[in-house]
Amino acid sequence: MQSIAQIFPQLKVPKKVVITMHQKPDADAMGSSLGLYHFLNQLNHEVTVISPTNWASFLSWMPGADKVIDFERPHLKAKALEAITGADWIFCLDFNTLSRTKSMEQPLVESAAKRILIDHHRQPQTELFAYGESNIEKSSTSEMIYDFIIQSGHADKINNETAQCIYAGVMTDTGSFRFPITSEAVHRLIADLKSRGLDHSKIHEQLFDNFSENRLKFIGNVLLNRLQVFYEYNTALISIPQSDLIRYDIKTGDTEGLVNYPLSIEGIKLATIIIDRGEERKLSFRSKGDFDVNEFARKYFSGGGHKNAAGGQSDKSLDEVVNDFEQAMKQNRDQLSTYNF
Ligand SMILES: [Mn+2]
Repeated sequence: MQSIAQIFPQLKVPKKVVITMHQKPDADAMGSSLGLYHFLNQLNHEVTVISPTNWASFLSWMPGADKVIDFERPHLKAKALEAITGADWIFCLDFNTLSRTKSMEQPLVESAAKRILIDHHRQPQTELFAYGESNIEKSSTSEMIYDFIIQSGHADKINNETAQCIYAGVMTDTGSFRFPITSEAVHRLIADLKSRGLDHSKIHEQLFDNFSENRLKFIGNVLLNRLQVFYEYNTALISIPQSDLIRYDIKTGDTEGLVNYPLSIEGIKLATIIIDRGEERKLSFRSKGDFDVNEFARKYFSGGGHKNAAGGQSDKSLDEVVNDFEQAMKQNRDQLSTYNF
């Protein structure tokens, strides 16, 4: 994989570009993709944004979201495949291994396009990409898109659309600027977006004050009935049966951020949520301090991510996954029972 700077001179020549992201995109995946989309459009590239799956409705306000193709919608698939096959460049944002695009993996592998990686997760499959940047020190892929625009010499192309998308990704991936990854550079980036006229509180409202009554009652039920705390391990676990999802009519995105609630309990170092999605059990992990959930997710639950935020999955039943989790927790007793910052 060559440095991303290698493509800067080529940006001037209009190309057929596909931008894609990980399945079930979050605000960073969608924000970085649409931020890049608005930038490349101004340079007269022909840009198609494709998501491997659907996304949460609280992302639909993003400028350009109405143009994003959901690869799983049958009537849009042909168009998506045509764009992937005919592309000169395929930007892969906020993921670093093609399996994160589910059924899009094969078309991405088969396309003759040059694949370009921009991502901040651990252990990238760099051999899959012609160009790219992978940097775990970055708060978000959206921050990296900002850097990409600035470093390629196009600061003047950061318009309001681009700024809104970038802000949404940086803000959510930093936990509203509270995670340790929130560097001085992040605050400078935000200051720059503000100086360009960004209305940040509007974006907060769109992302956080846009849910259904059902979702709030669902959260109440989860915290009351589905939370277990293992104090001797400084660990908390939420496990959600599929029946809860059906009862409260839970949609894509409604469970996002739930894993953070247990972390607000004093002394909790590892928070985990296991959701029975029917076809599989999805796990999310959050940690504080030195406990590395990327390693934990890779070792026990076919997943990965960042040091303090990661995901995983399992084909076993919910009860079995809960049991697996408890075993894994016990195996990590030494690390979990001592609380270090
Ligand atoms: Mn991200």
